[in-house]
Amino acid sequence: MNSPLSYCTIDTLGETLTEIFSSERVNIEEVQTVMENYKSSALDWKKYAHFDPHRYTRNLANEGNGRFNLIVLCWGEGMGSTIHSHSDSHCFMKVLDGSLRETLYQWPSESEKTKMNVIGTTDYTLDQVAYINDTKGIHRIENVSHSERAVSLHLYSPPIQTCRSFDERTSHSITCKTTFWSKFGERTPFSIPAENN
Ligand code: CSS
Ligand code: FE2
Repeated sequence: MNSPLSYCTIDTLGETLTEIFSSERVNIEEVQTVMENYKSSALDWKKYAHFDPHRYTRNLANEGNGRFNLIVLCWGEGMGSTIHSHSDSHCFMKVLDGSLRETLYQWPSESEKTKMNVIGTTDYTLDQVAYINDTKGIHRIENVSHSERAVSLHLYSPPIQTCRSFDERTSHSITCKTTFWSKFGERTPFSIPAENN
């Protein structure tokens, strides 16, 4: 077993996770512990942290041999995600800066056209790691602070290309494609989406 000091940068964390995910079986507690053992240092992750004035950004840091994505998300003051699912993937979220609120919702039943039910709300602060998958429900993540930005590190395994976004008032959902603001520290070139996508 490596000592926690081995996990000192996002890049070495990525290497450790690549080893862990080379096995078919994912031990959720082990991954959570490894992510907790990485101690946030802005000097380390700032190369991946790019903010946009209008929405939160997703910045790819590691592709983990195709088994997972490690992504740095940058949340301006008051920014939040939609209510969304995770495409049958594991989702780990570690707070690198500021704090983030998770609101967990029940999956709406197929026939429902009503307001979605909240299961609970949890606030996560520096270095804490949250875990969700579709069996636990669906969630919204928000930086509720109006004075502080927030940064988080997300691990999705397998990588997520699409998710479903839900309307809180009607439970109606649509499929959304995920995009990256940057990859490995470089701004993703703009592309015109192909038709029918
Ligand atoms: N799933 C959202 C962030 S909350 S886990 C995303 O990847 O954009
Ligand atoms: Fe999520």
